[in-house]
Amino acid sequence: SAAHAAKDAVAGVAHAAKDAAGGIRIPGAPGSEPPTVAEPTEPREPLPPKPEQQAPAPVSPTGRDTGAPPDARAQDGAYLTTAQGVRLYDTAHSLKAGARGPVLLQDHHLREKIMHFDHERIPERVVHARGTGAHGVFQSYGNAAPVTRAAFLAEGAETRVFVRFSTVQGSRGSADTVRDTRGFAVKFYTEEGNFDLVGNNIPVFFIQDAIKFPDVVHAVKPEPVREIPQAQSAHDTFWDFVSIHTEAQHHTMWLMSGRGIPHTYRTMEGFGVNTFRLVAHDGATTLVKFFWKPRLGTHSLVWEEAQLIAGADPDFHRRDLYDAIEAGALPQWELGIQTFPDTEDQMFHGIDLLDPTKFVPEELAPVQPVGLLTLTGTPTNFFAEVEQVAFHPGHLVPGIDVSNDPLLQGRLFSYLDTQLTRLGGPNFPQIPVNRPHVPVNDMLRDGFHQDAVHVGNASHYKPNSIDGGCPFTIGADGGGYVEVPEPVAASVKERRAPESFDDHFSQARMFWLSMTPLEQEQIVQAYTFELGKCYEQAVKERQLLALANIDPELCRLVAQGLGLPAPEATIPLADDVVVSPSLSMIGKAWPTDGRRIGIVADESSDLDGVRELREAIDAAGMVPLVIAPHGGMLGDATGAPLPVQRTFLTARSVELDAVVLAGAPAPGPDATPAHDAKAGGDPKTPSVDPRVTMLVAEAFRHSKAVGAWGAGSAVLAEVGITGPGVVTGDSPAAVLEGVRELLAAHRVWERFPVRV
Ligand code: HDD
Repeated sequence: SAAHAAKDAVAGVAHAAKDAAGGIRIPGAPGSEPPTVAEPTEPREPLPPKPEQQAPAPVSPTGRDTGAPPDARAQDGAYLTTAQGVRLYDTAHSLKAGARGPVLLQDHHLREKIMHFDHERIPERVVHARGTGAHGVFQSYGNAAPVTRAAFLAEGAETRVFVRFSTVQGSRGSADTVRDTRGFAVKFYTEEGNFDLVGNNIPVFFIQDAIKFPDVVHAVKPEPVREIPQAQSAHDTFWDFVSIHTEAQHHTMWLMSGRGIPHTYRTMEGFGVNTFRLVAHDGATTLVKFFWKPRLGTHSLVWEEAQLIAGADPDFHRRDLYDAIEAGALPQWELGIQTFPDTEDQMFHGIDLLDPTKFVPEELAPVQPVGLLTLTGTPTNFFAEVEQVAFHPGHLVPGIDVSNDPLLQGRLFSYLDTQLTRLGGPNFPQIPVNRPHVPVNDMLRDGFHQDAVHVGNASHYKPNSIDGGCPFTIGADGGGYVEVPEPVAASVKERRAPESFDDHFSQARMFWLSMTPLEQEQIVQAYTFELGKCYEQAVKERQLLALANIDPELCRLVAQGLGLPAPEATIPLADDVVVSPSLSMIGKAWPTDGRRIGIVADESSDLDGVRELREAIDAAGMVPLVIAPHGGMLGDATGAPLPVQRTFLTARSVELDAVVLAGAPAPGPDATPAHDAKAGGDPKTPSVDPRVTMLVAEAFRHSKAVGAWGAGSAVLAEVGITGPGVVTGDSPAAVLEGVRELLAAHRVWERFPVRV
């Protein structure tokens, strides 16, 4: 009977309470003892976030202070509670009918814990799923004030920002260094509301009309039958699409260049891509394109390096960004603008400013710096900020308006729409990272995840008399957003692009001809690799035809690599192409801040020299990493131990920008500087540890600076590393000087074979 069962259950609990071998414990129950699970520390409040990591201060959607402290988290108090705030005494055992019995449905804590866990994931972004973000500040130079009324571009304005970098194709857990376009999205929390600049690291796009976005994304994403390949464009459906749809050829050319494999996010250029319109205080308009210029220069990985990193450290770009910010090497970009007269035809030097597959070379319209972006803080919580941030090119402020670029027009629809599914309803602007830093007084009400407690009976419709007509609207003079009264020509309703959109090849040709021979070689290799991964012969042949229409030499080299005949061009090649040297990433000198230099040493090394080198690297704003046979310390015996950052096992050349071998007694049968006797090597073998040989050989192959002093030079000779970019000297200081000079150029370019 029920009464009987209840009696048994009570007996069961009593039995469990008495079970000293570890069962359910009820503090205070007769015969019970304190909980068996000992906590590692005394109860305490959660640690507060670091000040620079705080989320934007919560401002309620009605503009009222929520009353919550700025760092309010669902983690207050020293004790674990349920979501209802009830303290818990055990979170490791379900409530059971006896220690060996079935679990009871009445266990609210179990139900709540599992229910919440079951729903922890939200849909990843349909594109740009893999990303990383950071907080920062934007300081305006004020020189854009004559052309725009935007307050954040006024003299002396300082604006908080949140930035998210991303790849496009891969899933949320895919590798950072795949060949792909990168997203560069910036949310400015301006005093006039949020402005989002949602750009990429390539200034042109695959398509001219947003209606084709699903096509290009379906083509590049994993093929549907086997859902492979992940985060790769090297497959048939992508090349099938771009070879037929030749307006994608220009973007594809950028993707095959070093731009498709950025070195780090800190050294990546950003572009607003679409043409926007600036509006001055007097209403005058100017067309504009936006740029982000990295202070450390624009640099790329080499392909083999990118592939190795994808395995060795799939979080490479994310880690690099966060390490730099946490080390105080704050990443910086200048915001630049190219401005064009807002003429009726919206053309500039024959380039259609409404065609997003075209860009304007800097030689024709210089990029004028108008402000400085500095990233200052990593997220407090990745999900809350990076995952839940919602960008939208339609988030505009007074002084910035859109153009009729058909790609931008479609984007204006897509972003709000996608957030509905991704963030589960229409109230995502209330998520802390999305909240403006100004009062909000909208008439949007209710809906899923409504956080605001709106007041008043008549504040949600207009016109009203009951609420005295509140809230009021206001014109441009009071900071209202007023669209530019652009005349729209009387026209017919039709599905058609202007004829100026028909040229698909001349700018791809310009890009190709603007590259140095070395960059051209990298492009050839990338096309050959990607097409070499395709199975369909017709796809390869069609893409070769597209290349023939860009440049016969490019086509010939790729065809040679594929073992196919090079077709003839089917269109006349543009012979009046403007070459744009500013597109090349080679031949310039850049600051070396944050560059990582590995120092290979062991117990027998010149540890004073290593110490001196570490300090000098650090003082120069770069990052020294001591690589040794074992972790912990080097030189314990000498009384001045040196901390080891990487071991021969954990170090891989791809995370370094340069490698230096420490000086030591000359290599002999029992002691070479990099000899790993203590880590298990055979002390009788005179050779260098094979992991060190690989480290140096890889760094050399990827055209990185390699250095050594004293006996370290003998090791380089032993492993056959000589030639340009190998710096040997008598002292660590001399070696560092040479290495630093090489790092300013990013790589030892002379070492690359120009044609293979
Ligand atoms: Fe887009 C995300 C950039 C064309 C539709 N896009 C997204 C992100 C960036 C861009 C950086 C990630 C934002 C974040 O970090 O959360 N997109 C661009 C650029 C484009 C572009 C520079 C060309 C100029 N996008 C484009 C078109 C469409 C979309 C033509 C649709 C018609 N984009 C989206 C989206 C996404 C998105 C589906 C996915 C996740 C999201 O919006 O929030 O709405």
